[in-house]
Amino acid sequence: MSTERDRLDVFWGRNAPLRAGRERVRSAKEPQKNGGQGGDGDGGPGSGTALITRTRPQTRRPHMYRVLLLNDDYTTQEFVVVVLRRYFNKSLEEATRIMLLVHNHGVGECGVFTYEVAETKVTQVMEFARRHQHPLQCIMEKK
Ligand code: TYC
Repeated sequence: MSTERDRLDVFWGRNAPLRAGRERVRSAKEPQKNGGQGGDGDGGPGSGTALITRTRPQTRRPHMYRVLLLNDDYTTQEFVVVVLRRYFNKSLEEATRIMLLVHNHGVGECGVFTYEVAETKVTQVMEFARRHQHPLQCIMEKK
């Protein structure tokens, strides 16, 4: 069964700190406005229980990753345009612009994605290039 943590991992990356710095634990012994004597179910002083207080929203923006194409002397320009259209949904004009940018500057950005999406694009492009015997290199880097 998939847990809430499993589902969050899809967005934040496994082992990302889930709530680091976003919650604090207030001891039931810590003085409160009403002296901690209130009948609000905190267990009262000395009970050894703690109250967890949310201080920030539960959601955070995921880290984003650039997917980059690297230039080489052997992959054809036509093939790179096909890659950009097929895996990055670029128009013919935009794909041609990015391909020429990579051709002239050595590296160019295909798009920015969450970790898992970027990783999938890189794998798909590398596999597609390998299948067509092109040495094209596709990498990702944290923004
Ligand atoms: N430099 C290649 C050529 O002249 C074209 C090319 C462009 C290759 C972009 C890779 O990512 C690349 N045939």
